[in-house]
Amino acid sequence: MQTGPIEGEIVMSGSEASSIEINGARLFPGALGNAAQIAIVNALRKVASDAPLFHPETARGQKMSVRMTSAGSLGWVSDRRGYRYEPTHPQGMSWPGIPSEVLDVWHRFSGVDRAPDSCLINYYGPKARMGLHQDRDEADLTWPVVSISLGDDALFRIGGQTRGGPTQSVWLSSGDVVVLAGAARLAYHGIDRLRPGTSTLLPQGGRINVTLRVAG
Ligand SMILES: O=C(O)CCC(=O)C(=O)O
Repeated sequence: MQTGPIEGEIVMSGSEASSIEINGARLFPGALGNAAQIAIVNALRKVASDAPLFHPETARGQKMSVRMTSAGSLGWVSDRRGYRYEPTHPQGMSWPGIPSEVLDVWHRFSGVDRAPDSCLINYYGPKARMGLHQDRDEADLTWPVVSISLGDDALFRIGGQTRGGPTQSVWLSSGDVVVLAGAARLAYHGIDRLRPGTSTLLPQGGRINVTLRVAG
């Protein structure tokens, strides 16, 4: 069921400009067409068959609601030892290479020449969410983060660089791309909830989010 606008929410129609700013981040609604989305999902399936999705836990031992895996020379992991990048999957294998279809999105939207070395793949089931956080495990926090949404709509919330400050929310749909750069690079952001059944891209439903970073 779709609810009305919530406080701070930006409601967009598909006919609006090709990008909008939300608390300093740049959102490109519908940046990827259906064929591009399908090609990326197929490439990600191969990544997940070589480096299976796992359920990370926080340093406090709580299971995250998303499942994740990575591609690239560095993958993001979290366990009792905390958040960090590692050159290998928790099961020991190297992370697969970043698919070219995903790299293309980085080159189109990141605004930088350097290639990413980390591609985090998050799978959200219907009830999964991601709490507000900053991305600050990378060696150099000036490189942008490029995020791709695939599958069901998700309510993305973004604030400033201080926890507890005002936030804005926007529904992200399949094919949307968000770039966190400049002042927004360290903005607190997260996913409050999914709107299950809003996309037919993933036969099993849910949502995939891909984030590309220069981590090392
Ligand atoms: O799922 C999303 O759109 C956001 C993912 C995210 O915040 C992250 O991977 O750091």
